[in-house]
Amino acid sequence: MNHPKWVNNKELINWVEETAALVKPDHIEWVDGSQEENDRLCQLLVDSGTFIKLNEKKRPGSFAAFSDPSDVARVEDRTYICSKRKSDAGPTNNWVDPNEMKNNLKKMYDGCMKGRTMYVIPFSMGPLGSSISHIGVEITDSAYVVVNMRIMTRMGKQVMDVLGSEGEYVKCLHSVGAPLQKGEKDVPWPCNKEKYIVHFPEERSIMSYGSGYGGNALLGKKCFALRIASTMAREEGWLAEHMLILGVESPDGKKNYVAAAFPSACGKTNFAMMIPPKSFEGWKISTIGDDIAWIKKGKDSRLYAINPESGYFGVAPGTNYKSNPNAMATIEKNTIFTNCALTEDGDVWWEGMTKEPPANLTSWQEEKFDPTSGKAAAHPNARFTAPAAQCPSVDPKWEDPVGVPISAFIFGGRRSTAVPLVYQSSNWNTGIYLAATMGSEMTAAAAGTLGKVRRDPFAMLPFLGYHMADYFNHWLQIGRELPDPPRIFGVNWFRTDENGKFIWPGFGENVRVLKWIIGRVRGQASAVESPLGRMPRHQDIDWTGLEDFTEEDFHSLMTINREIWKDEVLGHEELFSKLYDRLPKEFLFLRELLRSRLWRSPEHWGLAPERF
Ligand code: SAT
Ligand code: MN
Repeated sequence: MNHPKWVNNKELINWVEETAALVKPDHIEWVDGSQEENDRLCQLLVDSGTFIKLNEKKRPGSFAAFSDPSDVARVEDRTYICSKRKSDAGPTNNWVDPNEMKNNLKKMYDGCMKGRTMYVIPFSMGPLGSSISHIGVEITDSAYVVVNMRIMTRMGKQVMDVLGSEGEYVKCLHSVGAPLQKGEKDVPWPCNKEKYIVHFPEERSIMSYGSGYGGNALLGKKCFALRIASTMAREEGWLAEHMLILGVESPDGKKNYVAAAFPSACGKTNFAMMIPPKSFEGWKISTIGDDIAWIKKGKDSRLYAINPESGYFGVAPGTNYKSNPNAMATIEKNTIFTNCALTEDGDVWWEGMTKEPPANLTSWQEEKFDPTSGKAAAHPNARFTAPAAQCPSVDPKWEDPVGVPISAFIFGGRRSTAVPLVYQSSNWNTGIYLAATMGSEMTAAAAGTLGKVRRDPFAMLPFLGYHMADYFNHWLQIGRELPDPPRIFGVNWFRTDENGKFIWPGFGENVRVLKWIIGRVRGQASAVESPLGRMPRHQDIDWTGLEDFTEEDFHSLMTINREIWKDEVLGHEELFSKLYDRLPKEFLFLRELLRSRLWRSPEHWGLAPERF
């Protein structure tokens, strides 16, 4: 079999040959990452009906795709961690014996690329050559995946130059699972009803079958950079996290970097690209990443983070020039839009982009859109794939191979009551407890789940490649090895009043919270003790320019209600009993400490009584 001259890794060539013998493609293409190749594949996707070229004047270099209605999001119940021992996957992951899974998958992969081209994509997660980066190779039968991977990762020939003849890489095998018979016409979005997203942590490999969408198919993202990387990180003493990374620069030119974890669809991209309000002149927020952070200890014993990705796969609905102007600027060109609505002049639209939908939209299901139908024009999980380099707020160090030093970790979920706007953990261990017990109220309209709190430790529940309790221990261990660990904070942008309305304006106003956080890190901002840790008083936060937000509003965001927290602690217990066999025993004591602090009388804490 032919491979290009720039490929000289024997082990890789063998793997590609073996795979080809199994999946039986019509053609094999090694992806070099060049512009010509990308142009050719985009044209191919247009010709096959997967891509619609958008108006070159309105969205230069951009395309829209509509997925099959059955293939619109990650499929958590079809996602498996196939470690050798079930106990290593832990109770929060689906598990099947790896040999059994492989035998089953082999049958499905047999001939699954018939009539298609098999693309081989060498890619790097992280800047090429950085000691924090790692290489993967994805084999896929989807040209849509290739052109998305070109935005989301560094890919092509340049990666093979780094890998060399002996280098190691993560094997990522992907098929849409839709072979074509001779003469059979392809559909715009091939996929299979049956889906498997499978990880083999001991061999550091991934097999994905049946879906062409997002994290199911762009295997560098959740599958490699989180599930497989988290197991690598545990073995090697680093962290692979579901975190954005941003820089905060104060008017005196001093800069700190923070990493923040929020569950999917809690506004991570908005937070990472936030623009402070006018009254915060001189404060600058810059973006390193919006979804994933790889964090390693530097020579100076500080933690350094890189963004392993090179693009954003962001949620489109709700994004507009007010909520996130930087994202809107990022996606002005060279962007792939999946499941957005189309305007009659060849542009895209989604709910929340403008107040009123433009006339004559085509919905993501390719129907003429009827605004009175009550249906959405764009799918709620519609996405844009856009190059990070196009983001106006991208940090000058976003590709620095050394990474950026992290001063603080922030953890937040979607909580309508229990959790205050912001608080600081008293120390590393209580911070790990905070992150481990974080939860989020479910927004999905899945029957019976709306509003229920789902415990989502570190926002990693669907993304951890091993036992959740081992992960808690890993974080505790990291802290033991740091002389001056980053400070840890909890935040909640989503508290609501008795009418269910959000109390906190959020978006750019979140910089007020960030300023307090950075002030704490720098030893400049005051705080008082509370049952949850340290909290700002009203006077500790800079309110300049936010006139219609009263001290009372602030208190209603900061209240720690003892009755609600009794239930909250029971929720922690529920999680702990699930993980009990490997749970750090510190947690039981920390829980009791929290409980006893909640029972002390409010006057004790130096806070206004209405906050309890
Ligand atoms: O589809 S992705 O997994 O990349 C995005 C998400 O669901 O968080
Ligand atoms: Mn995510």
